Amino acid sequence: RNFKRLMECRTDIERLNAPFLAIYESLIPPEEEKEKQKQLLTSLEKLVCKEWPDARLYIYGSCANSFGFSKSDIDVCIAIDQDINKSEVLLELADIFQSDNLQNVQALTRARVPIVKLKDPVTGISCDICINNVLAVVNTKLLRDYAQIDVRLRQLAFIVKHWAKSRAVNETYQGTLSSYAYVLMCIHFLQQRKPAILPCLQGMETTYAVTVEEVECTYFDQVEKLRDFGARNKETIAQLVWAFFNYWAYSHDYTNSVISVRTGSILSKQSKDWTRRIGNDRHLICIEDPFETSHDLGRVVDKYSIRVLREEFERAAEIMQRDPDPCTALFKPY
Ligand code: 3AT
Ligand code: MG
Repeated sequence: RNFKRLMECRTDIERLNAPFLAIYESLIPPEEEKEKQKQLLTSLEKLVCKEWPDARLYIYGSCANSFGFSKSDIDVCIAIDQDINKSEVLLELADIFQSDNLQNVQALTRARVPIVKLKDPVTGISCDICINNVLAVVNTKLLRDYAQIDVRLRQLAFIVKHWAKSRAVNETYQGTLSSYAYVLMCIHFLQQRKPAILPCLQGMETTYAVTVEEVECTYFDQVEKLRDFGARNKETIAQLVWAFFNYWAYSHDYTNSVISVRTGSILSKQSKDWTRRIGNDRHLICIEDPFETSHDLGRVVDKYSIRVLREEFERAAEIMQRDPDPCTALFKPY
C-alpha cells in the first residue's frame, strides 16, 4: 500500500512539470532586451571614458549570470585602475549622467556597496553602477558557468527566485536573502543530489584564475566539457522543487551546518567559527560565499526574519505535498 501511495505522489508531482516550465519560459528575457542592455552599456562606457579613458564597464548580477528575469534592472561595475576616492568619483559620475539627460540619477555613497542609480529614458532600463567591485564580476561568471552545465539549475533557480519575490523573502534590508544567496542554495542543492546534477567546479583542475583584492579565485571553467555531467540523474523540475523546499523546511540543520558551493559539501559552523553572534553577524542560516569565504550570505538574517524564512519554506513544502493547485498557492503574493 505504501508503494502504491508513493507512486501516486510521484504522478501527482509530475503534473507540475508543465506549469513550472511555463513559468520559467515566461520569465526568460527576450533577445531584444539583451540588445537594449548592450546598447545602454556602450553609451555609458562612452560617457565614462571621456573622463577616465582607461575605465572598463562590466555587466554583473542577474543580467549577466543568466538568472535574470525579463525587465530586471541591470548592475554595472566600472573598473578604474587608479587610486581613486570612490565617493568622489560616484558624485562626479552622477553629474556627468545628469548632464546627459539620464533620469532619476542618485548617488548612494554610504551604502554597503556605494552606487549611482539611474534610468535611461531611451530604453527604459534602470541601472545600478558601482566602482571596482571586481569580486562581484567574478562570482557572476561562476554562476553563469554553473548554469551552462545543466538546464535544471536555471529552471530551479527561476522558480525559487519567483517564489521568493512573490512571498517577499527576497529583501535583504528586511533580513531575508538576496537573489545571489538563493542561486547559491540551488547550486549547492544540485551538487548534493544522488547522483549529483552539478559538479564542484572549485574542487576541479584550475583552468581559470584571477586574484582580486587578495582573494584567489580559481576553478574549472571549461563547462562545455561537462554538458553530460548530470545525465545519470533523471529527476524532473517538479521533483527538484519539491525536494528543495523539503530540504530547507525539514532537513537542513540550522544549528550546526553551513552550505558551501566552494567545497560542494556541508561544513560545520564550528569549523568556520560561526557559532556565536559577533556584532551583527548572527549566523542563523549559513551560506558561505564561494570566494570571500569569511563572508556568510545569511548574515542579513536576524532572529525575527529567520522565523519568517523558515515558515515560508515550510509553507512551500506543505503546498507541494498537499495543495490541489500548488502553482497558484506557491506564488500567491504575500
Ligand atoms: P535580481 O534579479 O536583481 O534580484 P541579482 O542576481 O542581480 O538578482 P542582486 O541584485 O542581489 O542579485 O546582486 C547583484 C550581484 O551582486 C549578484 C552578485 O554578483 C553580487 N552580490 C550580491 N550580493 C552579494 C554578496 N553579499 N556578496 C558578494 N556578491 C554579492
Ligand atoms: Mg540585480
